[in-house]
Amino acid sequence: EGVGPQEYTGIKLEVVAWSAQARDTIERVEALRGKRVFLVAATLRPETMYGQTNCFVGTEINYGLFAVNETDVFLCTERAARNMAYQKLSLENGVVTKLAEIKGTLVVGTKVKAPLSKYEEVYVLPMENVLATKGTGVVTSVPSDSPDDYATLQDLIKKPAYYKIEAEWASLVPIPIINTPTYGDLAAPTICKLKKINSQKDRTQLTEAKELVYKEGFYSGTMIVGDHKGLPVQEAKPRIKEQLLREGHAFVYNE
Ligand code: A2H
Repeated sequence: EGVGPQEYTGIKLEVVAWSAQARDTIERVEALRGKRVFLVAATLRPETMYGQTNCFVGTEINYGLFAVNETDVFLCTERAARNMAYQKLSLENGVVTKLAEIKGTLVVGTKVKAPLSKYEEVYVLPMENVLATKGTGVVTSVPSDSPDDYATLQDLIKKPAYYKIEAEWASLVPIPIINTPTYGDLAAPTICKLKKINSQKDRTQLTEAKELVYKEGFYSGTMIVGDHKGLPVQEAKPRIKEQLLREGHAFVYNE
């Protein structure tokens, strides 16, 4: 991290229904009529997409809606859109055309499709530690295998009013997708319990937990769902990534 390029998988989560607050902003923009809009999440763990329960944005981040081609639009930070155009990976003509801007708070409550997940449609929720300077500024949430995602959801479940969400949006339970010898089938909830992590604000313990679970999952994990059930994570990972790329649900994104 910080040295050399990082290769992410950009996951495309198509908007099914905008939140009430986003609808006003979006419907006013002529250029968005009839377009498909995708929130683009950057992940290092494409093999965990089976376990998506929601998607996170930063409430204070300003997102752009960028034209990809005639029919499709990506929602991400402008910084990411510029990188994508430069890489000519996704913004096809290599040009950044911003059709609209929207603040993270307004996107919360939007319903999106999560590729490969057992939950076909999931909600966009707020996360405090989303960095505008990393990835796309959108994080897809896999509480079974990401301690950050699990801890953030615990906050939202405890205090929905404070976070200005409806309790139902955070009610999808973690899905067991990978078995690990040390932490069982739900590595993130298990390690959060062991380390007494109760909130996304427990940064120091979360950094440790994230490191441990990431290593354990990658080197010792076995898939327990999907087409590659029974395969070690190390072998399943590139195959699941290829499948997502092939089916048009993802693209490679470097930064
Ligand atoms: B990972 P690295 Cl299951 N701000 O995806 C904060 N976090 C961000 C981000 C941003 N702007 N963009 C991406 N991320 C998250 C899955 C996952 C991830 C699992 C387990 C661990 C994990 C599901 N969330 O990451 O700093 C994304 O979450 C732990 C490292 O570039 C992305 O992968 O190393 C990861 O952080 C990228 O972090």
